[in-house]
Amino acid sequence: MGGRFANVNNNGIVLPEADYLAAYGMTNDGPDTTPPTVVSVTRLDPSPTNAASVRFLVTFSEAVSGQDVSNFHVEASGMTGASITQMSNCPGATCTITVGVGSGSGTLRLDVWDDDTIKDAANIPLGGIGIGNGDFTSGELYDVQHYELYLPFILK
Ligand SMILES: [Ca+2]
Ligand SMILES: [Ca+2]
Repeated sequence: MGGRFANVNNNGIVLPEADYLAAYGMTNDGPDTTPPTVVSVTRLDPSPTNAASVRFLVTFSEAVSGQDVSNFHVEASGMTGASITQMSNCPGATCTITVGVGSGSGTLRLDVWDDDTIKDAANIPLGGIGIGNGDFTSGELYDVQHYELYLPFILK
């Protein structure tokens, strides 16, 4: 590709191609054809923890919209009652998910479940078209320790 361009919208000024594309808010790469993906799920709070709730940061490869609570799943091991209590700073390239940790001690992980409702600005769904191909299940764990719950029994 190459060449120089004149356009009625820039008063007939001749521009090199790259400048022309930049002037009209485009890039040389053409339209976005790359599906968004989940890059990481990381802890925003300390671990181990005995807090009643913890936050996860979900990072996408580009800005997306359409995240809803059904896209996120708390994988709890050794605990009961853990659930998502808040979503914040979505949509965008990140999303903060607050999880109520429930009771017991164990580990908590936040998974992303792809149902093609999360899409980038070009309307391409997470992982491409297809439910489940954008799943992310390998995020950071919280180590939840609620040993204080057992203390009264130990003291008896
Ligand atoms: Ca894209
Ligand atoms: Ca998908």
